[in-house]
Amino acid sequence: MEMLQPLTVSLIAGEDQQVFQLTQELIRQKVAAQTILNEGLLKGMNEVGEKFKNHEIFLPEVLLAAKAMYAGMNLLKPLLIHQGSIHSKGKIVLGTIRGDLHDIGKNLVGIMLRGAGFEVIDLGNDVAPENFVATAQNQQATVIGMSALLTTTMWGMKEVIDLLKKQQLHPQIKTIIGGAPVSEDFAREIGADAYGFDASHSIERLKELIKVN
Ligand code: B1M
Repeated sequence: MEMLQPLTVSLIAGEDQQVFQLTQELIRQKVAAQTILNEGLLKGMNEVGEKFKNHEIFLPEVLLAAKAMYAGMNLLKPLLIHQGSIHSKGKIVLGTIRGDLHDIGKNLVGIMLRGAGFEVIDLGNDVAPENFVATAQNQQATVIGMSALLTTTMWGMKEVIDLLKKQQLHPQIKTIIGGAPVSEDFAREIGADAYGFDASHSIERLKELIKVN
């Protein structure tokens, strides 16, 4: 959509105030929040990733782009969370795995899960395996959701799954994983119960996993 191009360009340039204003304007023009997110903000973030990989930009620019991403995302958040049913569909403990500071995707998944009626306990980023497991047990959560963006941290997810099994908390507490380097095959390899490709897909997988509509 052509009208979203300036938003994408501003995100890539890391202009948070511009992103804030453009997002606000698009909302005012009644462009759907999901469209602004996917075709404006996420499109820009993907391009930032490509540029970073090709050494066309460096870490400080990526940081600015992330800040700009949040400027837009925070405005969209209330629109993405429509309070559906009063009863929680299930409780999920969410976080990025130990050593991983990439939390944009995890936060998006959290927003969409809340919007779909799940109760989310967000542990933030760089979460130790013991913290995931203890919180899920203490809070009587049914699922642990883990996000990893680095090939060096993704194996930390297996530690959580192994710990759950060691403490005989699996399969009462199930696991769903996601993040750019993660795949269905990887999920199977480490014994995760489900893999979410993106936020919407994760909701479907989660509903199947804990058998709710
Ligand atoms: Co970094 N980074 N980064 N980074 N960063 C990547 C991941 C990288 C692919 C860039 C590249 O080289 N092209 C690369 C990893 C390479 C690899 O592992 N093979 C990389 C690197 C190398 C690094 C550092 C090591 C750089 C350095 O220091 N030299 C460093 C590591 C820091 C650390 O974590 N310890 C680092 C730092 C950073 C910033 C802090 C600057 C910043 C993060 C800011 C923040 O998150 N608050 C950053 C960013 C922004 C990126 C890129 C550009 C964008 C990530 C992002 O937010 N995407 C990224 C490039 C890329 O991914 N293309 C890159 C948008 C987000 C919505 O997508 O997170 O994939 P994503 O989430 C999706 C799905 O994956 C899925 O749903 C989401 C919504 O659709 N999903 C789940 C995610 N989690 C899920 C969980 C689920 C289900 C689905 O269930 C629970």
